[in-house]
Amino acid sequence: MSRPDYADKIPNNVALAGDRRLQRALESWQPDFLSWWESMGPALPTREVYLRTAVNVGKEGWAHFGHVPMRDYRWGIFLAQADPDRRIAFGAHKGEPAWQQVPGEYRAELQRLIVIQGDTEPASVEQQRNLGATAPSLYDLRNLFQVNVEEGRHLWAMVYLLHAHFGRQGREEAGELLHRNSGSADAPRILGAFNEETPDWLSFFMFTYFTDRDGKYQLGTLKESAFDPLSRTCEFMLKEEAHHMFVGTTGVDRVVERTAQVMVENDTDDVAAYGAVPLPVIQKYLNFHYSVSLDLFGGETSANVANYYTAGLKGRWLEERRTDDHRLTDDSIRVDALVGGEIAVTEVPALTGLNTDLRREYTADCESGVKRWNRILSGANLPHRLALPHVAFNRKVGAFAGIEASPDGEKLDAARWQAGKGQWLPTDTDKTFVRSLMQPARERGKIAAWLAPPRNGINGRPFDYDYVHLA
Ligand code: BYC
Ligand code: FE
Ligand code: FE
Repeated sequence: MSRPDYADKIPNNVALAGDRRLQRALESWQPDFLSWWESMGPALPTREVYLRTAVNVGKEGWAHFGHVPMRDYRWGIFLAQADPDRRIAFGAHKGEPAWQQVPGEYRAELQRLIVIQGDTEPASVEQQRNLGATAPSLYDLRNLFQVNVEEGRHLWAMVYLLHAHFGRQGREEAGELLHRNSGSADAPRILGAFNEETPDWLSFFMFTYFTDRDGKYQLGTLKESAFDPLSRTCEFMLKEEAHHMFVGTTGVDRVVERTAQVMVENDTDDVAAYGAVPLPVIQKYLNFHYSVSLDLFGGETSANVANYYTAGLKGRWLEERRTDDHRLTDDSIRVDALVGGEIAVTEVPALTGLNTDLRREYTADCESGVKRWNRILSGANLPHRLALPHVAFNRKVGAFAGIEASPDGEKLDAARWQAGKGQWLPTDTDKTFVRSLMQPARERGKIAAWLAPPRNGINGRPFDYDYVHLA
């Protein structure tokens, strides 16, 4: 493996300087990326932000922290360390050496997976573009920008693969990744959740908890890929993703903590008057972000995913820890389904049910968040509890796209759905109220009233550190 090259315009550990054609191609994409960042990236003007920059992939420290102007952020290309003996862990090619080049017969499918992955990264930056103006503290503002620059780097990661391995088509797709935009009427982002708004910080915390977590699970399956450059890219992206999870988990923690505190202090459930977010509103935001994130896993059954797995393109979560034959041709799985029009489960071939397998791993992980938020409530001696809604609730993709269901999983006719919807999903009134709480706090150590401060700062710095120098 080559050393990271920082003399390069594009920091990398892929020996870019040794491939002039590729280097020139990426250097010509770079100005387009920067102008996209200027026009679609963080809108709040800043001078410097205390950011983590990926500089290497080794165990002895892979990141550097320091104050940098965001537009000078060193977006680089980093693949996790290669294992020269790596073998394919699943599917029809199980046991064969991992691929260093794209096999012709899987070119289209691999390109499609990489494009879908790549599309989500800049989409999230676009969705979060205006949040800086209402940041609840400089600490939170810094975390937002950290997530944004790293999603920018994840875009670079996919663009590298497209340029290096998919020829002219790959270069065209890399261009398109900057031309589609979140919420655009003519050229929207590919997946549903990435065209939704992230208009306030409660949404941001829910997004980083639930939607970035889909990213974690999808990257986990692509890390298993037989296509080794994709596998190594995703392995390294997962390292950065941990911080995005942290922002979501602790963000929701702090909202719940503040709400619980105000409830106890004032002996009321109606905390709106005290400038905190009422628990029912938190639950509605949770319902929304969880259900749109479930859609990101595709259909409960899917021929696409069966093909991806058999071909070795996309594995399961922690594939190598599974104790079956890693081919699954004779296995079955019970999946959520509509049976005779009712919400039920049905048995299907394991391969076609792989989206469900992954979605269940994801749901189990989401349950751990809900548990921790409920611990905050029980710790405050409150009887209230948060919960994940049923898998059939508010689904637009998959088995339940054609029906409506309550958060408890009761199938509803149109009239009952219309009548109940406002209790389960954020209404315009809820959204306006949440937005009204979003008063920015821009002085060191200050924090907005609707949120508890974090336990610790970043990289050993205190909460009141000067994380962001505003313009
Ligand atoms: N919206 O066969 P099916 C992240 C389409 S997030 C719109 O069940 P499949 C991040 C589907 O394309 C991780 N369309 O789907 C997070 C298919 O179209 P065709 C992103 C959808 O292929 C936060 C048709 O419906 N990475 O990194 O089994 C911040 C039938 O569907 C949707 C990936 O997703 C949808 N939600 O599964 C920043 C990994 N769902 O074939 C970043 C790559 C499905 O009929 N993608 N469709 O034209 C994949 O692995 C799969 O394509 C999917 C879909 C899991 C997305
Ligand atoms: Fe990402
Ligand atoms: Fe992320």
